[in-house]
Amino acid sequence: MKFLPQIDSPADVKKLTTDELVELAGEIRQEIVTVVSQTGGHLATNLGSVELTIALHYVFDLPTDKLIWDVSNQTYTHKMLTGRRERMLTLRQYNGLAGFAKREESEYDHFGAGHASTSISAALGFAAARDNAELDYKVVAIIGDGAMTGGLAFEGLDNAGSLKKDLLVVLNDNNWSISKSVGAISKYLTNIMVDEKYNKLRNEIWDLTGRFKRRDKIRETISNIEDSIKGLLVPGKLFEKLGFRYFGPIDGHDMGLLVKTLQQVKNLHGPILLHVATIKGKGYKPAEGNPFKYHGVGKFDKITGQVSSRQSDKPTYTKVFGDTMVELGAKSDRVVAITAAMVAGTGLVDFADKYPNRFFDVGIAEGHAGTFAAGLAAAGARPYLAVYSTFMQRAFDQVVHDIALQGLPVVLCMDRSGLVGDDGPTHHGAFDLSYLSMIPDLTIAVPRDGNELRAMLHYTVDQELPGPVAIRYPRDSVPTDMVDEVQDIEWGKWEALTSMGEIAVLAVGTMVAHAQQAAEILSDKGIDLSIVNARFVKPLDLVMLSRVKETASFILTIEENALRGGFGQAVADFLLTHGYTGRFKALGIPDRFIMHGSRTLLLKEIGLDPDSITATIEAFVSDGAKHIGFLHKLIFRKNGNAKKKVEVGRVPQSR
Ligand SMILES: Cc1ncc(C[n+]2csc(CCOP(=O)(O)OP(=O)(O)O)c2C)c(N)n1
Repeated sequence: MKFLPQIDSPADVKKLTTDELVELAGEIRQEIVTVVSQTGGHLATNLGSVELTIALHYVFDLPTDKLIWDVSNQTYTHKMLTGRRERMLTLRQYNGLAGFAKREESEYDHFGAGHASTSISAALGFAAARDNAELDYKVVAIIGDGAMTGGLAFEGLDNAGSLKKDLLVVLNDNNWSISKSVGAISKYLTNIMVDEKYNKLRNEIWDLTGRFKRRDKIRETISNIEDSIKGLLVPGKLFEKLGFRYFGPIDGHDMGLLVKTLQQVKNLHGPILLHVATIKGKGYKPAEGNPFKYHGVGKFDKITGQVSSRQSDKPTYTKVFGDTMVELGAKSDRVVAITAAMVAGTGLVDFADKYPNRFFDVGIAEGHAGTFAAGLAAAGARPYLAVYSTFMQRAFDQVVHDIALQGLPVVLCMDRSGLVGDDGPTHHGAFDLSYLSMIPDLTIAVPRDGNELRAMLHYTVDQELPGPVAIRYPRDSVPTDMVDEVQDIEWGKWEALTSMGEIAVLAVGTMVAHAQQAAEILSDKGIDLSIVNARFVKPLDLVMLSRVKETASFILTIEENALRGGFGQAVADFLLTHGYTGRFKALGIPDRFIMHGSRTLLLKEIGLDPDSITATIEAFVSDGAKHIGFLHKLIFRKNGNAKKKVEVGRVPQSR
């Protein structure tokens, strides 16, 4: 490597000639492949935006000027050019660099993101604040064609077009979202590219007709045809109508052209849109050939492109969901599935293949997806809205106003609930139990394994539903083997996994298996846990909860959700208002954002791994029992007697 090791800040980029910038791009590409092959991450989008990022750092004055990245998973080059090169191998690792732009990480990261379509609105905010403060700097939003399909992006464009602030939007168009971009906007952008080719062809025809005798007549006819279809052919007309000056499309891998064009548009006034055509995965054959597979990828062999295989022999929840959706599709014609640009991520590829007329990928448009599902349900369909927990946040109002308020039987299938791991806080599904719990007439179901997920899904097609149902499941493998038969499930009822005793653990979803592991360890220490699979978070199973309240002196709830507004608080509320005088503790995600790292490490950090749960329960019970004095011996079986079951008597309620 010749140039990359010398780059400690964008000032160093500015010292290079255009030819050297081209060489730098080659070195950065190599480095991206090397790093991501070891850390996993967003490969293809980063490979496609190397020249664009270098050119932006070359032309603009950072950090005075502001670059606002949409989604911001394409910022690896930006990180390397802004003093983070040596930490790249810590990317997405616990305590390492984030996989996205992050304000705390660097003075060059002016705005963080992870969710799509935010950049134009945020950049406009910067531009408005700059003008009010009478400052003088440039603001650039960099947004992909996928993110450009999001409604929020258009709200931003609309507002920017009318405010007329100086603002540059760079549209990085590679024709791919995670899968191929979908929708009319995407077609429109593709047409612009085709027009570009058409323009070249037209010039060639013009030159050619010059050689004919009757050239004037021929040219007049061509012009007439052209005029009649001109409205269709003016590139970027949509953006022009929204108040932007449109430039492009230009080749996003031609460094000289990029630098020259950015220099030209940099000092123009008002909202400018520069359309840049790039190739997703550029320069690394496996990724260029299959940008979908290498959009977000685990560790891989950089010579062959072979991606490391998963560790578990059990399927993921996503796979179980996808397989079950195919079963549901066969069971009933009214089953339809909707996804917002996440067909593979949500496991719906097979359903989409089998039932193309009953499958809808609406693009990055979760809000629309919610209301669209409501419309489908109102018209008699049974929609399954498969959206990651974190992205369902975008559709909150639609769930409240369009779905729940009208009692519509939409099934919200929320993958990636709980901590997702290396994508970090923008992607953790930490809040869904809280933000859904407060919505009336909505059922929240949380399976403890794949069989239960399948059973719940079958129930929702077999039965008339009085209103919406949300089913949340994690980014993980299922903990138990799948069985052939669809299990029966008593809808709305919790499942007691042991007999009832002094210490009751009400566990939700992933935490059931962790509670069971804790119970095994504690049993060896002479402490018996009663475990309840609290598989319906709303409504609570009040019959079972009342039984627990009557039997247990220690009640713990465990959930992989924010403690605030979560399952534990709902249980605590019931216990308090119904005169429970025993001890209560809620375990869950604390009231702070959890950073990135492996799911295992993060669960440990917040005390939700089996060992930490064991220690917490032991301390909680021990502390409680000490306070209660004589109870101690009732709750702890004698040493050496650990394996023997001991009946623990009812604990007096007075403390
Ligand atoms: C609100 C929201 N929905 C879904 C996603 C998942 N997602 C991440 S990147 C991406 C595709 C973005 O495509 P594009 O903007 O064209 O950028 P590219 O990766 O092609 O460079 C999607 C759908 C997201 N980040 N945010």
